Amino acid sequence: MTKQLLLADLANAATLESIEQVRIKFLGRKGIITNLAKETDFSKFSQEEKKNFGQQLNELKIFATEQIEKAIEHAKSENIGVSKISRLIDPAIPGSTRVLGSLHPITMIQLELEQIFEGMGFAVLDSPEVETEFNNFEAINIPKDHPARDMQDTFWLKNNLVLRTHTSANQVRTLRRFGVPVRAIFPGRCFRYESIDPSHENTFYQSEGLMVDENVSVANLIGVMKTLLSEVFRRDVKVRLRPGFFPFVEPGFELDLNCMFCGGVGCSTCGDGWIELIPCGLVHPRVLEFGGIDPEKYSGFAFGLGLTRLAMMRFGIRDIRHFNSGDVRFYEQFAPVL
Ligand code: FA5
Repeated sequence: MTKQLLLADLANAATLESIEQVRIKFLGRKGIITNLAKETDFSKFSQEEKKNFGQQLNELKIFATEQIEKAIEHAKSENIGVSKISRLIDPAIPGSTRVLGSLHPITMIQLELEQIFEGMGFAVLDSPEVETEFNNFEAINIPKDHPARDMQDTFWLKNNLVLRTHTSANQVRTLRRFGVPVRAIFPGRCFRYESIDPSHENTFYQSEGLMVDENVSVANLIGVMKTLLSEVFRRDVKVRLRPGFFPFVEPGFELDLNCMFCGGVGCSTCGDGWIELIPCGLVHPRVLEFGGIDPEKYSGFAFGLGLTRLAMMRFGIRDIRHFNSGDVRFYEQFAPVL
């Protein structure tokens, strides 16, 4: 009975102080076990009974002492554990951050562009990266031996297919497939055998835009370009529009963006202070004919936006080579931090 009482008390005693209370309760000067001897009338006990009582009392004391020591050891180790942990945790150390993966900056700008053009009623089309020579060149008025082919020196496949040099390669396919009226953009990857520098890559992104309907004019083209630039940059940006030659537009223009790194004075990114960004123009009648559209009745505009260069200007990336570098330190700058 006394043993059970002692064990129950020890089970409830978690601290050294409360164990000491249990010790006093059982083994102290007036403790339950100490009192057992004092309160017993030995006069009626035989010699044998006295000996037995004395033995049992001793065993009880030893049992109680052992149990109390065990409880003290246990409480000490628990307390040591707590202080060890509290020494390991330093709330002043800055927490570790987790970096999430993110979209590639070109994908970010592409999605934004798609949203802007969808808002103006344009469809977003996928288009092949491997093209026929016809679509990439002939169908847009660049016949064999035309000097314009030299401007887009490229990678040929053995079966006379070509890694497309520009998204314009999808113009005639789109006209043939959808007819008129048509309003679409087709963003995608292009390839050129190119000497690489801060603004030229051999693998880069463009987005073609094409709108063909009755009475489409240069005014429509300029209106769309203005909306595009104000939505992408959300502030006034300086541009210049100058005549440009492309066999698949007439008239043709070059829309250049004032370099945001040097403010137009010239730097290693832009060269002369301007970034060639969006060549454009009215679709050449021959291209409409190739697409099965009557050029007497319909007109349209097309543009070939340099998507990679737009991402450079938008995110402040001075060298185009970062995009395909595979350097995680570059990509991490676009990742949200948790
Ligand atoms: C063309 O590719 C024409 N197809 C654009 C066009 C479409 C004109 C429709 C008229 C009507 P260009 O070669 O200039 O044009 O390329 C267009 C844009 O793509 C350039 O202004 C530039 O922003 C980007 N670009 C061209 N070559 C590279 C390159 N090597 N690296 C990065 N961006 C490039």
